[in-house]
Amino acid sequence: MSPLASPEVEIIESDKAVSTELPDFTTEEYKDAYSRINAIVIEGEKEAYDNYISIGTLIPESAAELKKLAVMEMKHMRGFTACGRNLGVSADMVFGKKFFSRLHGNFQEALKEGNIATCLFIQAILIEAFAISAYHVYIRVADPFAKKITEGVVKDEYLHLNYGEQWLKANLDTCKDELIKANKANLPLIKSMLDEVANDAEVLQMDKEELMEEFMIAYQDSLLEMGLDNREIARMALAAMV
Ligand code: PL3
Ligand code: FE2
Ligand code: FE2
Repeated sequence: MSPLASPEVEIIESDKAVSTELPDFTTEEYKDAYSRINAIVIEGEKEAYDNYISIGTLIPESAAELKKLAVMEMKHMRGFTACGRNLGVSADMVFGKKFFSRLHGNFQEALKEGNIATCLFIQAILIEAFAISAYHVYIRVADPFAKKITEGVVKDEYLHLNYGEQWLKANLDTCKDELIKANKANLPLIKSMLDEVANDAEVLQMDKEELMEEFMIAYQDSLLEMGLDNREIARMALAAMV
């Protein structure tokens, strides 16, 4: 009998078929992982609100539009808070805050220096691409209540990503060097945040490889939309491998 036809292989294959079912949302293991993932998302949405309001102070002529984006983030935060409540989970907000602290620090620094391109790149490209990829993967394995909320949220996140892309595209000539620098400093943070959340995400049946793939698609599409060429995009993506 060839090894490929052995019964063990068949068992593995049937396990795979089982894993397309939704997880049990009521187990302690699920709720424990959800208490951290839920906190990350709530904190991320809250900081996104603050960040768009802050960016509005750097681009006063766009402050009203940025306020609209910020208000959407507040709505997202409330939606995800309801998702946790619906499952009887209380979010570990200390963990959530710590999860974002390095990225938050870099954003605050750029804000203080008045570096608009860096602020927009961190919030509207990196964080939004991270959110879009995570939400896409989550929608496939979420409980029905959270699925509906997340589907509404992800549509807004594309608007936010698009806002960042358009501003950076219009200003690419003057901000390319700043962009490359911001990418070098912050893309590795996104990678380590992904590493950090991978175990809990796995409990929610969210696959790490899939998360990385979805992120790279959203990230690379954004850079292309901004007007960077393939070589520049490859170079920027490689900054994650440090
Ligand atoms: C700004 O619009 C959004 C900022 C939130 C970023 C959160 C990224 C989440 C990564 C962890 C996996 C979450 C799965 C989704 C669960 C609700
Ligand atoms: Fe959001
Ligand atoms: Fe957003």
